[in-house]
Amino acid sequence: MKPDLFQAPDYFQVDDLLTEEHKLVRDSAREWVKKNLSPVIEEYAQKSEFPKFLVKGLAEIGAFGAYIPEEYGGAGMDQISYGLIMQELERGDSGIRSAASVQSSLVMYPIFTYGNETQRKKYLPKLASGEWIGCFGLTEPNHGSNPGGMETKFKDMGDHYLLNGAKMWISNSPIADVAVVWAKNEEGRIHGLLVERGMEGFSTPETHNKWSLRASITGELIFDNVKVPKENLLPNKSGLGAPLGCLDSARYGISWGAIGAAMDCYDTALRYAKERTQFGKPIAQFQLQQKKLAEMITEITKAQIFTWRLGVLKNEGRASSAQISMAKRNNVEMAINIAREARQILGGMGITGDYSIMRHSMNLESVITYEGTHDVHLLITGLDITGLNAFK
Ligand code: TGC
Ligand code: FAD
Repeated sequence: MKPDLFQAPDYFQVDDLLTEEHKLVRDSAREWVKKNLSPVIEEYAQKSEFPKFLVKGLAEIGAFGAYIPEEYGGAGMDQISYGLIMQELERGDSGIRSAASVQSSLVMYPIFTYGNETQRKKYLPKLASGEWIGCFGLTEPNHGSNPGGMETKFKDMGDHYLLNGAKMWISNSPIADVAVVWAKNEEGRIHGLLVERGMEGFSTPETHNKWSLRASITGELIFDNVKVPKENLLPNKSGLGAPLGCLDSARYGISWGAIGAAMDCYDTALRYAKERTQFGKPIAQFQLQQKKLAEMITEITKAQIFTWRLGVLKNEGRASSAQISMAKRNNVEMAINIAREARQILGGMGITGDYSIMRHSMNLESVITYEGTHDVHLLITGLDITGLNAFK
């Protein structure tokens, strides 16, 4: 892969809206990506392997539990800093941002928010330092967009719970030390359970043959009469709203992350267009290429301002689930469109691993599907503005 020459676009001086702390956090994540991730990511994506050796460094830049209080090992940052870290990681690769999103928003967040003090103290410091990896099991073979229909269930056996069922498409599952698993009790109420590697009857087979998110490891969670200690139930929230609350946090991070992928594609295409000559001119001088580049920077700029505002609302506890859905949907679509256009600016070179664009493009096919598909988020906006529910 070519050396990482990334220069972040900031057409509307959005940097002026950030605090010194935001910029410091963002710049240290950006430097970390340039130094540690960019040199190896193409190789790991090509061989379809998660670069596990990066976990310690990710922990050091605050990518695990950025907004979790320091007393539990988190970085105690605000939501904009969290978003900026996700932006920089996804600028490198969506799969690495995914690992950080899952650890922070889908594992540490529910333990912090729905767990008791013993659970917080037991798990959060290990997850923040990267000593332990976590995963989040909501999706099932027969229930993706409608997780409320889940079949995974647990039974109260007096001194423990007996868990049966299966989850699929679970990021990090084959390497996870602990899984936050959503399952129904005998009354059909959804609860979160902490299932640890090594529990009898619990296995995590890897999912192979992905053309997307190849540097992220994905797998299943299989529960065959797993005895889960009663103290592993998350006590402070139940019902579908509990896992969906975690998704709000992860979707928020993705809305920032997608901007990172788009910025990388735009920056790569702009540099290439100025250097590549055809018909005796740099291709950047042709109006058709300028149209593509001008539209890209316009869309990136709109997303930067939109998402910064969402971050302010999130910091104030005023961001609604529907606003987060709109941002996730808009920004991922923006990034996927930019990746496609940027790829064309590079001509044949665009399909090679010498440049990051094709990898971003393939990764974004997962990002537009997971954490709620593009269609699901549109229907969430539709419900919010009309009051009429297309899901029922
Ligand atoms: P519905 O009846 O609307 O709601 C059930 C209960 O949940 C509440 N609720 C929410 N709470 C918090 N945050 C949200 N975003 C919420 N949305 C709804 C709601 O108020 C209600 O509460 P209560 O107290 O009245 O019971 O539920 P529904 O069954 O009609 O489904 C609605 C729908 C389709 C929007 C929802 O199920 C959905 O979002 N589906 C998409 C599924 C999804 O996003 N799965 C993601 C799996 S995890 C993943 O992909 C990780 S990838 C990670 C990575 O690698 O980065
Ligand atoms: P389906 O729900 O079957 O949807 C198929 C199509 O039907 C989609 O286009 C969808 O938009 C459309 N559709 C569905 N319902 C409606 C409707 N009501 N109206 C209109 N159209 C509709 N899940 C986890 O729990 N944890 C993870 O860590 C995780 N990681 C993932 C990693 C990867 C790489 C991928 C690809 C997925 C991951 N997922 C994870 C699962 C992901 O959240 C689901 O794939 C996603 O929610 C969609 O579910 P599905 O694949 O079953 O598609």
